[in-house]
Amino acid sequence: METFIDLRSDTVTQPTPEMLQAIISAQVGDDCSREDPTVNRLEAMAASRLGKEAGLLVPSGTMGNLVSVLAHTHRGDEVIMESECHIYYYEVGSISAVAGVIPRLVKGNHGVLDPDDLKKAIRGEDIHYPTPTLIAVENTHNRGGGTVTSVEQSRAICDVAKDRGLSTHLDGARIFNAAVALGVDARELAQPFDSVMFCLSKGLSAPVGSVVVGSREFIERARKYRKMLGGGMRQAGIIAAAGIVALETMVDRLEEDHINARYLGEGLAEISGIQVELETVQTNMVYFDVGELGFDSVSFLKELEMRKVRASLRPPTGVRMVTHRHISRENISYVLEVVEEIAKSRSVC
Ligand code: TLP
Repeated sequence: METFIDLRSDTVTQPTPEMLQAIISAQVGDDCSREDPTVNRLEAMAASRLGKEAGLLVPSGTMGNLVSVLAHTHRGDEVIMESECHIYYYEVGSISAVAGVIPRLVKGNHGVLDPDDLKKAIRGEDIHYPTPTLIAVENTHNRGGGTVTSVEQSRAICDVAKDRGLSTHLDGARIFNAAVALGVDARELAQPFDSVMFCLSKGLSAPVGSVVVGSREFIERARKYRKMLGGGMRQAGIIAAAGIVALETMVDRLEEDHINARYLGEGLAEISGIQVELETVQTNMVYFDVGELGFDSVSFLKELEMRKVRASLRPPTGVRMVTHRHISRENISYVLEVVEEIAKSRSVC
């Protein structure tokens, strides 16, 4: 049995009993022939939930972003994105290696893009330049600290893109966290974007899967790329069944994860030697720095591990903790005790 308090990611969440039941009783068919009724239902439900015409189930967020970039661009195009975004940082360079596009990086404020900076980054036509065709935004922004881009900011960013004839894609892996934090319908956050990818398998606790939504025509192109990448699945209804339960039952409870993250962040900020940027603790993530205590990320994680707590690295001296369904307030209290103990052991020697 799990004895660790696992704060590495919300991706570690286990399916709920209701999801397992839905998997057992799912009606399935060959999804490559669009004959899986459960996949069809999830795709329609996801599209309607985000106010788009159509949806596409993909095995992962990484594939969802990649098929979206493929469907928006041509080889040699330029894609403008935030400098620390997941697509650039953690997707194995797939947009360059597979889609053949070049990223142009724009620094945001803890991941949140400023429309004026985007305006400056969109270059006019010149024989020497790649053609900019897409702006990709991340909400919530992972490396920014789980930070949220508001509806107004999203609209302003997409207005810049539209004015210059560029398409827009939202890496909304955690769009429901953003919506819950802002107290808005996820549809409003999705509305200005041409396409949105969101994950079922993070805070929403489904075991597998992400969904891309957009116009019918866009999703048809993305569907073809999904097949090209080997993401065409057969009786994928067993995945979709859990995804439907995730969408139906797991969104509202994300608030609890945010409250726990806030409790964690505020507690950590009181521990001498720990640096936390509390203004970035807006959803279910807490990043903090242990450099002042003389730790690097790896050695700090070892100390945590010895005390049955897991977190993830942000080298050289950063640590990330992510709250989720399996993390209670009591767990956070324990984690705070543990971090205080580790910090004290350092300041004594
Ligand atoms: N993020 C994972 C790791 O890859 C870092 C995590 O633990 O946070 N977009 C965003 C904003 C993400 O945070 C992630 C996963 C993805 C896309 C990719 O999703 P998957 O893991 O399903 O490919």
